[in-house]
Amino acid sequence: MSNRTFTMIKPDAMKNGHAGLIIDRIIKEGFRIVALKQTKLSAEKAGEFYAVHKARPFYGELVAFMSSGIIIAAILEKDNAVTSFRELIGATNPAQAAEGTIRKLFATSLGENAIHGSDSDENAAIEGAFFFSALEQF
Ligand code: FUP
Repeated sequence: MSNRTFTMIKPDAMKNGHAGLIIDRIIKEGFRIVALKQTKLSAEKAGEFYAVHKARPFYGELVAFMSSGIIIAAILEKDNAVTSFRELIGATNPAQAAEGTIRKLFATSLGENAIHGSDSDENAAIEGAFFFSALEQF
């Protein structure tokens, strides 16, 4: 089991001014920041990142939303990082997210749900490498 996961603070949370609180929470939960950057995805890059969802009805909206504003991307380290981080962010739909989770606290809707967390060790590695070179990871 890998000890790394990948996250993005999404455009809704950035625009709503939640980035600082979210990063503070992540650190307080014991995740170490391996890499972190503020950036903006082009529609093409957002489409590539979410290519697994290409056939889904929400793909167009998802790509438009994820390329609509600035994001923060980060690689995080903790024992059992992927599972532990998925617990911290909560269910995809904030209406179903547990109390105290980041999505419950900060997400707007199913489509605009504040934060991303990798769903497997394999995807964590792929997604981290999508944003960060080896030289940017400490
Ligand atoms: P998650 O792993 O929790 O980020 O969720 P998914 O990989 O299933 O979905 C990726 C993103 O697509 C979600 F964060 C929000 C968006 N989405 C929708 O807009 N509608 C849906 O029905 C499912 C996902």
